[in-house]
Amino acid sequence: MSSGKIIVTFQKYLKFTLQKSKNIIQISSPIIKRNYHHGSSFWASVEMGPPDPVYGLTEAYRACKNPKKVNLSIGTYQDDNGKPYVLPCVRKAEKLLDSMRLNKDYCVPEGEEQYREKAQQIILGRDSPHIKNKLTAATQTVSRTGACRLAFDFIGLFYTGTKKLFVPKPTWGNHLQVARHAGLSFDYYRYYDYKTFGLDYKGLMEDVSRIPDQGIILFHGCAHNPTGVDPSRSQWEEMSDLVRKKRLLVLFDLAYQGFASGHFEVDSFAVRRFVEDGNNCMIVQSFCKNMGLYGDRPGGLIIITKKKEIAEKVQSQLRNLTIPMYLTPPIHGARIAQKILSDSGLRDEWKREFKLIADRIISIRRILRSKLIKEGSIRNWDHIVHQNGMFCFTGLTKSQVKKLQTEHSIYMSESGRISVGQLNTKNVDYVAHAIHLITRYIK
Ligand code: IK2
Repeated sequence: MSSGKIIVTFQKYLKFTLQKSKNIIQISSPIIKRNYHHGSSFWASVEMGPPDPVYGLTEAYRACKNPKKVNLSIGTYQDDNGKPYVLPCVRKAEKLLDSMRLNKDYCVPEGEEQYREKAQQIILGRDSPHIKNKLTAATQTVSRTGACRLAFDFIGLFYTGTKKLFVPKPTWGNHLQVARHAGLSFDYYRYYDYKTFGLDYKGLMEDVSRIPDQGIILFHGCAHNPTGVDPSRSQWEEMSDLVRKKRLLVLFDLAYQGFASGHFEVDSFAVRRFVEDGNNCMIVQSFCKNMGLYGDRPGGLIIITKKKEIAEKVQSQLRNLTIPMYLTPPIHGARIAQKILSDSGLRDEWKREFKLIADRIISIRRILRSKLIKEGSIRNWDHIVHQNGMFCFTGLTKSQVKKLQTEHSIYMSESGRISVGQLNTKNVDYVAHAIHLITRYIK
């Protein structure tokens, strides 16, 4: 049979005649003849899922017709005109990559070696003995969320200690969801003091000392989400001692490296200290926030081990966990991050550009506080400037948050968390005025 004839026969063979009668679709072909009933499917019993708190707010914001509306719900950085911001160094890196005419082949399941090396260095330091002596297993992930999932799955399969995760109260909501989906049980340790708007250090230490030996503890390495409250250096040091004595497995989420102080080294103090102290650490990282590569999803999971041979085995199991999950990670964002990190000119540019972002966040915090005072508010708003990073835990109650939304079209999560990265000199007056209106009778 000629190739033309084969194609025609094949097309005939696949031709489906769709006949609609009542609510039945009849599909006929030489090999398929079945009736499909509308409304009776395997999924008919699926209930509508609950709306996601963060994305639900963004959708409500988009649907809102008030021209003054403000969305402070999601942790992304926007410029002073309220527009998503692409760092100039990212644009440059993209241009350079484009000129290299790279192919689009798959990378290996753990991601490119150079990316993984550079990503580890930004957290552990360029001279880290753990990197130099190959004591780390490191894999590229689908950002930090993917890294959390991989970490929890790895723990579920291989951890021989007490498989219970302790998280700060409160924590990023999705930590709990990811743990749940990975089948890892969890509990809280005290973290935030709702009276002082600061750290409940005493409560934290008491609760951590009660965690079963070899349990698992999650820390936000800096710029805690949602509270913006971090331990001091000396507190981290004491925590590291306690954790080591209890032989806890530590999972560091370094979501906002750079956002607390404007300096990447300063913000990795806690992680480096815990690692140097000999703690068993796993670290999840990404460049989504600090390079503004949100949708590109370059992330990573680092597992610190005590021996090169152990690191090699852990690395092999990470690969085996990745393959059935998504095979290989996306390459585009990782290439950008790698380019910036490995080109000294671009790296310096990134640090300078990022410092401007961190400084702008600090300055908009000050502006918000001073506008509230100017409005005549007699409440203490010092925590707005004392907390750091992308978020401020305002202390607004659920009902006040609701009022802000319904009466002023200002959207924020019901915990009272605002994303400072979405405040700007154009909307801060409106926000301060509205907050004052709904809080003015409460000290
Ligand atoms: N871990 C923490 C602590 C995070 O805050 C995030 C990002 N959250 O951003 C949404 C919000 O809270 O408004 C992640 C992990 C996940 O980050 P990634 O985007 O890198 O997966």
